[in-house]
Formats: sequence, structure tokens, C-alpha cells
Amino acid sequence: MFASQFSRRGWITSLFIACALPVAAQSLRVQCPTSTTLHPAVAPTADNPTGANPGIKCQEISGGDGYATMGDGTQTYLFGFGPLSGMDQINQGKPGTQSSGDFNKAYNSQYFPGVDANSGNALVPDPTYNNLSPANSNGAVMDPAEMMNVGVLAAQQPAPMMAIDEDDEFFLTLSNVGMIMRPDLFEQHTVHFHGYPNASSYFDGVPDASVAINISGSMTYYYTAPDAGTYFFHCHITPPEHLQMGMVGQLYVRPRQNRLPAGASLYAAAAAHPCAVGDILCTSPPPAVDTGATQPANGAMYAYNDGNATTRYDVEYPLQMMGFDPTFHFVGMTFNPEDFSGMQDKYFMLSGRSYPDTVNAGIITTQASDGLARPSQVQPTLITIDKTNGQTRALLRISNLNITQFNTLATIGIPMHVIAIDARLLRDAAGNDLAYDTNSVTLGGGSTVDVILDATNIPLGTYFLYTTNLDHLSNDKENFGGMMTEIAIK
Ligand SMILES: [Cu+2]
Repeated sequence: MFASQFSRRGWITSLFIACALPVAAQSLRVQCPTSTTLHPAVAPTADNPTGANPGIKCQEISGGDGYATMGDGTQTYLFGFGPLSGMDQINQGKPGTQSSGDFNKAYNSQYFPGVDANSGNALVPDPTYNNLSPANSNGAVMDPAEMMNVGVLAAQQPAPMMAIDEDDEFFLTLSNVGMIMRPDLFEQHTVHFHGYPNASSYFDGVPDASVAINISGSMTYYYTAPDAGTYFFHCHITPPEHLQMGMVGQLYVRPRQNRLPAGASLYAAAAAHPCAVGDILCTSPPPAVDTGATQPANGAMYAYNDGNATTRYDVEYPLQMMGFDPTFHFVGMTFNPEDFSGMQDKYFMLSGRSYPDTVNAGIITTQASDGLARPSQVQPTLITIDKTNGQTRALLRISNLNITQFNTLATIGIPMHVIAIDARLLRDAAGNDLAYDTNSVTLGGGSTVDVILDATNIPLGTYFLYTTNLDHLSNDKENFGGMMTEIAIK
């Protein structure tokens, strides 16, 4: 009897050892390989000692909560994604995506010294360390305790931006750090790349067809990048709620054409591209006529594999049209039932900012309920075309992730040249150019357009990009603001 009880206790103890320890060690976990079958290791260098293949890109985000500041000064509660890698880039308003070599560089910390649980790198205490804006810190946060410390209340508006190059492999780790203001909720989160040519539903973030990430769990999503274009992403858990509450972000894929060597024929590259010869994951046909366009000596940036330089640009501005209902956000923080069908936006934003915040340079920080101010809206929305520095063409990557209404964006004085809709180059099957000039575009939730503003023949000055939904030119009770920004041509 005694022996039997003892052995049962021993069995239970070993069960705890077998299950609890590995789960505790692996529940928050970041994955970013330095080589794969598709992208084998390269020769190591001083800057890349692990020989990480630069075609492998990685990014890490938290799913949790936080606060943003509206155009009238109101602090709004969010469910949202926050950055756990690429922080220096994010704070400059750029995509936080890193090569695997940079992503895996040791992340300094003075709060959690020791050895990083995932990479095995020594964590060196740093006297200047600030966990809210760590120095070096395009590297990823990999220590589970530190992921919580940095990720909690760190949601940004929109979510950390992502950008990869065609042919990359992309490893995106989402860690659910919980929503500290809603301890009653056990909300899962996912990442869904909307409209993206994703070969695997397992990594598509639709919970009914795949998996969702529990609090204090991580998942590394895997994507290839078969087609250039402007996309976006969002959480796919209770979409009306989690999108309204702020789980929306921007994503784009740069075309292979950017990487052509100087003097190469753009047409020949487009005609040989998999998209031109029947790859079902992409559709851009080569242009109908070879214009003889070649890659300039200093390179160039293009939105698509156009084959004729019609999508070339000098500066780019991802702009996300969004709206917030402050009542919904308030009850989202305060344990009250949410009125989904009564949702009514009162803040109208471009990339998380309302006018006049849209024309203010720099990041917006917001003080959260723990008294700390964190970067909450970091992406620039003042469109600047600096002709004195040779810039003439701005690419606006416009997406609408407003879940309650269509939005129109209009310009005065400078035409919008629409080159693509929903990440598809405007071109017929024979390669004829279907791009067009207009002074407004109207998008429903879930759509994108790519617009070129060509300032070549436009006088220097300030122009406006604004919504013609005139009741959206307001910030709740302030009747001047909303979805508007300026285009500075100088
Ligand atoms: Cu979510």
C-alpha cells in the first residue's frame, strides 16, 4: 500500500517534470534560422559571423494592449501589436524587418543578465539600457521574461510595419503577452496577411482553419514572397473587435526588379519573371512593348516588376486609413458589453494619426496606465517630395483597414496616378498599361491602392491629401482635423 502510494506520487512527480518544465521553457519562443534549404549559409564576415543568408528575414511582435493619443489629445485604449525586434528602425517610422543575422544579434539587458534562452548568446548588462527603447536594438528580444517586460502595454498604431523583398523567406514570431488592462479576458491573437499569396493555410492566421496563439505562447509564422505589392495584416480573432481595437498593420513586398544590376533590361527581366510565365501565385504580365528601359547606374526603387519603369519612385509612404469608435474602445477597457452593430467611428486617421498630428514630425508617445510613456504612433504621414534633392515621384501605399466604412482620399493640385489595386499592377493580359490619373480614390475595408504623385511639373508648395467624407475631417467633438495630411513639395 505504502509502496503503491509512493510509486503513484513518484509517477505524478515525474509527470510534472516531464510536462511542466519543457512547456515553461518553450511557451515564449522566437525562431529565426540563419540558413534554410532555400537560403543556405553564406561565407561569414565580421558583420555576419554566423554566415546568415540575407534572404532570410525575421521580425518579432507582441500581441497585447496599450494606448494611443488621438488628435484632440484623448488617450485611447488599444488591443494591438507592439515591436519586439527592429526597435531602432520602428522608432524611425520604418519597417522593423531584419535579416536573420541582424535579428539574432545579442540583445543587451541590465534587468535580465545571463544567457539568452534561445540563442545561447550572453546578455551583457548595459548601464544605459532602457527597456522601452533599448540601444542596439534592431536585435530581437528573446528572453521570455524580457519579452513580457518590453511587450506588455507596448501596442502601436498601426502595428509594427513589415517589408520584405521578393524571393525572401520571412519568419514572423507573434508572442501573446496578454492584455494587462483586461485580466478577465483570455484573448488569443493571430497574424493574417490579407490578400497575400500564401501557400499554406496553417500560417494564414484564420483561427477556424489554423491555430491561434494563447496568452504567454508564441508562434513563428512562415511566408515566402512570390509577388511584389502593397498588402496589410491584421489579427483574425473576432475581427470586428480586434481590428476596431487596433490590431492592424502594414506590409509590402519589394520587387525583384529593384535588384537588377546597372544597365540590365527591365523588359527582359519582366518577361522572364515567374509571374509572366504562369506562376499561379502572381499575375504581373510584362509590358506590351519593350521601351528599352534599363536599370540606372545608381539603381532605382520600383513598386512592381513593371518591365518599363512606370512604377519607379523616389520616396514611399505607406498610409493606412483607419477609424476608431471611442465608446467601443472605452467599453473594451472597462468590462462592459460591446455594441458591435452600434459601432460608430469618431476618430479618422492615416497610419494612426489625425490632423494636425499627421503633419507633425517625429513619434507620438502615450502615457499608459503604469505611468510610463511609450512610442504609440511612430509612422510619418507628412508627405515630402524634395525636388532640390532630385526627388520627383512619391509612392503612396494606401490601404483601408477601417471596419465600418468606405473612405475617399483626394488631392488638390497634384494628380494621383493609380498604378495598382489590391497588389495587382493595373495592366491587361496583353501588357497594356491601365494605370490612370484621378483626384480621388475610394477604398472599402480590406483594399489597397498604389498611387504615384509625380511632382515634376508641379510648383513648389503645400498641397493636401484629405478625405472628401467631410464629416471625417474631425476629431470627435473637434470639428477640424481627421483624415487629412499635407504634401510638401520643396
Ligand atoms: Cu487579436
